[in-house]
Amino acid sequence: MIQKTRALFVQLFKKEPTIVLSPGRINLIGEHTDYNDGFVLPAAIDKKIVYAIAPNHTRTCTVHAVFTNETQSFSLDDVKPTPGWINYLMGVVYQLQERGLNVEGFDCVLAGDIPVGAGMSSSAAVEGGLVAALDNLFGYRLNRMEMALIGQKAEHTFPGVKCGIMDQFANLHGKKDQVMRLDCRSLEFEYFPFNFPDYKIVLCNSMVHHSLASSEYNVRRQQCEEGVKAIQARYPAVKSLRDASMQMLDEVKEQVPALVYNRCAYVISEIQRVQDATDHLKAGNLQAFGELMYATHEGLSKLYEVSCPELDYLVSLARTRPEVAGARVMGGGFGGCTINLVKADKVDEYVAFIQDSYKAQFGKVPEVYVTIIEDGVKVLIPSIA
Ligand code: GAF
Repeated sequence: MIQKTRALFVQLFKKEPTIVLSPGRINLIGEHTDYNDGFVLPAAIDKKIVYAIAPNHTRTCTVHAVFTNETQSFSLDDVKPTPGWINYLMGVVYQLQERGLNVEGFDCVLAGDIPVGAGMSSSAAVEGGLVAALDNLFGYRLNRMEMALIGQKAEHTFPGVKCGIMDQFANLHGKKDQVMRLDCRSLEFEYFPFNFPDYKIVLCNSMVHHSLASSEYNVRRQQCEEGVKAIQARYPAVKSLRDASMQMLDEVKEQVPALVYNRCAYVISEIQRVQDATDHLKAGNLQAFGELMYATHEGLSKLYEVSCPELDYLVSLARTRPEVAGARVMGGGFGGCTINLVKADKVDEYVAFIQDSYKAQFGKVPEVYVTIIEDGVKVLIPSIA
């Protein structure tokens, strides 16, 4: 894929590009906790966006997207939200300009193999890859956390999804074979090995992509904020759900709509689950970890209501299989993938079972990806690309 992207760039733009590899992410546990100042446990994976990019010494940016086989251009003097995939790139350029950084014109080819809408965060990969690419081309010397925050702001202001920091963070900080535990309040993080050679991380794509995903995501965020406000009236020190307990929430139960109560109850328990899950992982107890994944799914489905019948079905199938330590919907939800921890020597059998059962139920075959944990964004200078 790298060589193909490079070759296409050379053919289109007649010069040698810098190559940037920008991975998607998984999240082992800690869903919808990032924008509540909680903890997450993500890792970068072997599915990625590939940029071939070079400056063009003009005020125009020209991007050829391999997925749609089309070329689009925009002027650096007129960067504003624009429908379609170019919006993600323009959001990044806008945010760099907002910080007074000098963005010059560039040509690029955008390729990759992260399935869109599958919950592996192709959008953060597009954003993080471009920030790192432009940093390299134009010498900003941003650190990785600054890059992640720029990607997040781009997502807030252009596509308009008020996401947390997890996806951009994982994309830029990933390390081969390591998961990261990020404190989304302090932005402190630690790496630790995901060392279970007998297990594979298997993603099962429901092939459902609800258009609700971005609008409902923002609604969830507002509902969490509404819960915090009610708790704050009694406990002014509570700044986010990270600071709240179930007891505090129960005290305001009558003052908030039932939906708000449910959303907050899920988040408060999920933040605690990430802490417990980290301990289980470090202790090598994958079975106990897996049970928490199932508990997360239950909360995401019943209380947070970001699942769908297809995802619930995939998790219910996983539940029946002894080779699966745990499974749940991954990412924002409303479609996309489940993440499953599956005994390595049973993966083929499991995949066949999932695909047959799902096809019988919903008439379509779910794509399945056996992923490995990889490094975060990498910039390859032309000579080694
Ligand atoms: C999406 C968001 F982009 C993340 O910030 C996170 O909130 C996730 O949904 C849910 O955990 O991927």
